[in-house]
Amino acid sequence: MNRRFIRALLRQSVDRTPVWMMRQAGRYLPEYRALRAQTTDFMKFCQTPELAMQATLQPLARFDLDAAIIFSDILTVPNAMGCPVRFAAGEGPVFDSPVRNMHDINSLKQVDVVKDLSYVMSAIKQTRAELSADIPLIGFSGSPWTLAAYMIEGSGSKLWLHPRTMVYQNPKALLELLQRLTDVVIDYVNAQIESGADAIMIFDSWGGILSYDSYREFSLAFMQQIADKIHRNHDGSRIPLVFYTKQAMPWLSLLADSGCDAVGLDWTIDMAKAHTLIGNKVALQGNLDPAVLLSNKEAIQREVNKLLTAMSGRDGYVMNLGHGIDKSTPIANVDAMLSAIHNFVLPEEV
Ligand code: 1CP
Repeated sequence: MNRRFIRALLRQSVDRTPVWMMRQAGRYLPEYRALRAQTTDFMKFCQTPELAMQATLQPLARFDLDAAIIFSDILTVPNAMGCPVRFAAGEGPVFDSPVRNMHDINSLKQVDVVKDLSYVMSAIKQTRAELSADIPLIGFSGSPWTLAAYMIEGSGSKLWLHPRTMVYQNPKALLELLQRLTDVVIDYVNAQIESGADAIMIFDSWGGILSYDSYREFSLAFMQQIADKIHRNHDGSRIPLVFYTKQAMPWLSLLADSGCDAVGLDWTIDMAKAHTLIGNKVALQGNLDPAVLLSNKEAIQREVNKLLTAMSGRDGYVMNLGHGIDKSTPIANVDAMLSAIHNFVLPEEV
């Protein structure tokens, strides 16, 4: 296996900076749009291992990337817990029965991940068998807080007032929901590792909406449980764990001490400052602004060079975007980014 990505996450030396892109399989790819057109229902698409496998492999066929991420969604977990999600066209995820109190929480189903989320495990097994042995496969889950935010709000949101209010109005119920989610996420991630995932990423996309203290109690504490309880070795290999909290600047040193191997950073963070704060405790992943890929070759080259210069000499860096690639991204700009990364030479060495 090309261990560049795994090695960087474990802060071991690499021959060149590894790269992959958050949401690398998705709507900016014409071949994804064609595959997706076969199924109207997005959850059905995720639940069909053959389609999930094909979507996972598409970006690898087109680009020289150092990792694949299994095609799925974080909302498979609430769905399995008896909180059904549907994706209305152009609307994003919708939960028709949001979870708002202890009664709703007590009505959730006990999940047997191997059975109830078997389609994800099948997709991982099939993809691992099909994927070049050179390329590591990333498994993932939403963080308990981010999953709870969707279940409580009932959809995506800008303000997330329902989950943010619950922090103060009914913390006991919220903590109960978070613990139930954590128990499922631990089993889910372990089953993904058993099925062949080579690394794990936890997406805490909405951790940054919490107050400073609430983040520790309602998001980080549960991610720490995940770090403590998931399998970190499988078949003699270390399985690196990446925590991504969007807007994590206030909590960077706490994240570095949380038990993960690497921290994913969004584009608002100064990587040099992150490096100073975190030192060599954990690896860093990120943080090119996805909007750079909507601009032009010169800007892309400049921003890639800036980032790689800031990270040069650091074992433990994985190049990535600071959040998902936008669906309007031109393919030529992805090519420009990758060639800028692959051809990068430190300015003083030119
Ligand atoms: O019709 C479609 O094709 C729907 C678009 C889409 C896609 C391509 C959704 C709906 N999910 C996905 C795939 C997906 N989602 C992947 C695998 C693809 C890859 O990475 O290559 C992954 C890792 C996710 C994870 C995900 N889903 C997150 C965490 C990462 C992040 O972007 O912050 C979140 C928050 C979601 C929820 C979700 N699923 C889909 C949408 C449109 C959303 C966001 C809704 C919102 O804004 O709240």
